[in-house]
Amino acid sequence: MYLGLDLSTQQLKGIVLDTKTLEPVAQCHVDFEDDLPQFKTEKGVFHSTSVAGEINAPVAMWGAAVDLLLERLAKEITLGDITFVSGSCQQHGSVYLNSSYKEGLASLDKHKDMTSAVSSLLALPVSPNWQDASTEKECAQFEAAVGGPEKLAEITGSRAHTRFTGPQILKVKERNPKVYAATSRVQLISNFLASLFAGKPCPFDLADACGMNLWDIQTGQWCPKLTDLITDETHSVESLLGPVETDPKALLGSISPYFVSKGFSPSCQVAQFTGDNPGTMLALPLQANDVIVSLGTSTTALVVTNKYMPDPGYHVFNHPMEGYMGMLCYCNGGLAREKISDKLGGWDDFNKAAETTDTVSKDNVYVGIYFPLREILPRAGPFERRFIYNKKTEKLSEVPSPEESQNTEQNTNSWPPNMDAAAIIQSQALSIKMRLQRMMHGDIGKVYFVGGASVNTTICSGMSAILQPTKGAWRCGLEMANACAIGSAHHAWLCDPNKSGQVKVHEEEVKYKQVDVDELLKAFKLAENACTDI
Ligand code: XUL
Repeated sequence: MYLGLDLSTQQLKGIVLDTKTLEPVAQCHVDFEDDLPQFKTEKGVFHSTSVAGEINAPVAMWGAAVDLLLERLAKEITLGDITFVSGSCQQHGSVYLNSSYKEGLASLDKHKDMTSAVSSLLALPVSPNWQDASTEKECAQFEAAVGGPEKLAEITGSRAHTRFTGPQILKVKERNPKVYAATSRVQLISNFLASLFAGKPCPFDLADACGMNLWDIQTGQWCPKLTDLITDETHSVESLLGPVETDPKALLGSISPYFVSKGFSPSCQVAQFTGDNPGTMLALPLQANDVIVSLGTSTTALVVTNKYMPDPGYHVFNHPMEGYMGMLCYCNGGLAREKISDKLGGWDDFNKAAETTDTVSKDNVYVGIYFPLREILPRAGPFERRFIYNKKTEKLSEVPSPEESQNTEQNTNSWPPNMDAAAIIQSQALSIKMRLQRMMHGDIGKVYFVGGASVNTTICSGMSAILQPTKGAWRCGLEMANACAIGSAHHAWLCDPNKSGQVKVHEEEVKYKQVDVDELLKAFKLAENACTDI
C-alpha cells in the first residue's frame, strides 16, 4: 500500500491506496484545533498580539498529529503493509533546527512520543505560517537585492511575498538574533516531515524550494544575491539550507526505527515530500495546459506549463515531476461568494440568480469585483465595486450597489439586485482567464474543479463558460477534497520501481452556456485597472 500524507494548515490527513488498483483503502485525519487542544491553536495557528500580521504554528503539534494519525490508521490497516510513503505540506513555512538535529533525527526512537522527539530538534518552537504578513520590510530587501519585483520573479518564479521563506528567514536573522545564532539548519515543512520519516536530514524538494524566493529556477542553484541576505560567517548556504534534490523520483531511504516501532516494515521506503500545491498537481493525470481550479476558502488555479514564463503577477514553480507549473493564489474565494449568497437568501437563491441573470445585454456588460479581504491578485481592496461597460461608447462607469442606490426604478445605469451572483462567479473566472493567458502557451485544455465548492454545479458551469476549456470542464466533487493527500500517494506510486496500475479519475463533465467572453474580458480589464492601487 502507498501512504500519502497532507500536512495542511488545520489538519494532518492520510490516505492509503492499494498498490494495484490505486483506489483508497483507508483514510484518516487529525484536526489540530479539535483533536490536539493542548496546543491551544486557533485553526492550527497562533495570531500574534504583539507583531502585526504575525502568524505561527507550533512545530511539536505536527509531531503529536503524526502519532495520532498513525494510531487511527492502524485501526483500519496493517501499517506493515505500507511499502512507500510520501507527503504534501503547506508551503513556505520554515522549521529552525538546533545544533544536535542530526543526532536527534537518527535517534527519534529514544523518545516516547513524536511530540518530545520533535521538540528536542528545534531552535525555534514555532514555524512562520503561510498566512503571515509580517515581513513587508524583508520583502522590500529581497526585491532591492536583485533590482525589483520583475527581476526577482524572473529569478525565483515569484516577486517577494510576505509568506515566502526567504523573507521569513531574514526576519528571524534580523529580529531574533539569539534564535538565529542557535539555528544550525532551516528546512521547509515538507523536508522537515520527510526527515522525521527517514530519520535523517533530507534535502529540499525542488518544486517546494521554488516557494522560498531564494532558488534560481533557471540555473538550478541557490541565488547568491539572495542567500547573501540570510547567511553570515557562521551560517553558510551549505550548512543553513543544505541541498535541493532535483530528481523527483529519488528515494530518501528506509523509514526510521521510530516508525518501525509503531508497526511499519523496516523496508518501507520514504519518497520525497513536496508542497501542497505541487502535490495537488499529482492527483490528476494532467497534460500541458490543463488547469486545476481548487475552490476552497481561497481559490487557486494550477496549470502545467512547458515553458518558464515568470511574471510578478503569479507564481511559477518547478512541476513536482517535470517541466513547470504556474499558480494563481486568491484569498477572496469561498467567503466572498458566501457573502453574496447570504445577501441573496442562501445558496438556492444564489444559484437561481446566477443561472437566470445575463451579465451581457444588447448595450451593456456588468462587472462586479468582490474583495471582502485585501486581495493578493491584484493587490487591492478590501472593497466591493460594480461597473457597467457600454459596448457602443466603450466607456466604463462605476455604479452603486443595489442597497446603496437611491434609484428604485431600474434603468440602464443601475445594478440589478440579482446580478451579483453571476458577476462574482464570472469575475473570479475572468481574473483566472486573464492571468492564465499570460502564463500559458495556447488555449486551456481541460479544467478540473476540485475542493469544497466544486460540488456546486452553478459555480462550476459559470466559471467554465468564461474559461472555455478546449477539452472540456470536469468536476471531481467531494472525493477530490482530499486531492492533496491523493497526490502524495500518487507520488509514492510514481517512485515505486515495480509500480503497476494507472491513475483513475471519477470525473463528471460540466455543461455550460456560451457567453460573450471577449466583451466580458474587455470590460473586466478596465474594471480591474480602475480598482488596483499597485
Ligand atoms: C501557496 C500558499 C498556500 C499554502 C497553504 O502559495 O501559500 O496555498 O501552501 O495551503
